[in-house]
Amino acid sequence: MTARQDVAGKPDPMIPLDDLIEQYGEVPEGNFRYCPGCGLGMAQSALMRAFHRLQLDISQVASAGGSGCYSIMAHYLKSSHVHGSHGRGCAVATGMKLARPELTVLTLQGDGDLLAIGGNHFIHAARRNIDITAICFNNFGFGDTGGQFAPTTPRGSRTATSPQGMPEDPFDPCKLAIGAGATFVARSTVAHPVHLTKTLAQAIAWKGFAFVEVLQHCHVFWGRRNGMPEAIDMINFYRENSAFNSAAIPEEERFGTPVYSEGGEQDIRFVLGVLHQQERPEFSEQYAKLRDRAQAKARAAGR
Ligand SMILES: Cc1ncc(C[n+]2csc(CCOP(=O)(O)OP(=O)(O)O)c2C)c(N)n1
Ligand code: SF4
Repeated sequence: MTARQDVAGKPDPMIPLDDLIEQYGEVPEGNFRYCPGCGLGMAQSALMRAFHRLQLDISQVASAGGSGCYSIMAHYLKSSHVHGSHGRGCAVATGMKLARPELTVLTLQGDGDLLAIGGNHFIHAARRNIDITAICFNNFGFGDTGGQFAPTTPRGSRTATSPQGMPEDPFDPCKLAIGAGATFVARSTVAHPVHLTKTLAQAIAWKGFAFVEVLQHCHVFWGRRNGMPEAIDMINFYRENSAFNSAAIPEEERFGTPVYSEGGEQDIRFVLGVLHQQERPEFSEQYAKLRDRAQAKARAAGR
């Protein structure tokens, strides 16, 4: 299929979902495995729209991830994917990028996968500034295993393992990514689909380690326990508690550690947009230069 274009010859942002799926997606046999209304379907739609916006050849896109509800997404995309063990997406993607630097390499990971068990791989991939786009589907907990708390669970909110309210403060994943050395860091939500599409496209086009936090609801496990049992409740929650980044928002207010209590004290504001950009040498290019130098030396020495 040829890429659908608008009247000015640019990728058509209104491309119907059926056409997007034909170009980038796979329709599974039987039922979809996301729960009805899950934010992952909305996130996937934005990701396919980002591919379309960049006119990517899907055969040149590869991703890696671990295990979780989010990992089903790889089955619904035509791109190549490696299911690594839980949390190892960044390590697997690093190998992919070094072996095949011409590919567009992504990690698709849940907040539990990327920031709990996979936290170490994440910070070191960010430090190296390898050209990978790490996409974190943050649903405030471990969805696939029944809604246990994760390092992103808002303090005070109820989960399967914090029925009286989470006593710990969460990470701000974007602040963590910046601290670790990511050179492009952004946040969006599934309740802002156009913004999410543009943000994902910007991140994928970035040369270096790009991190996008996608706030994506799990109404089934987090929402239901916190007074938001329907998907629409959580979409409204993101809309009501988000602000777009601007010069008017002081640097320190762009990040936060949400506190949530149904009907009680709340301190939640998600600042959306590009939160950090910095030029720095990219690792796979540095690595290739070193390899070429070592090979030239070996040839000169007759080895
Ligand atoms: C080494 C290892 N530990 C634990 C698990 C069990 N496990 C499977 S999915 C999952 C939770 C994933 O949560 P998250 O990454 O946030 O993704 P979500 O399901 O919320 O999309 C866990 C703990 C596993 N598969 N492997
Ligand atoms: S358990 Fe939550 S994250 Fe997993 S598919 Fe269902 S709604 Fe989505």
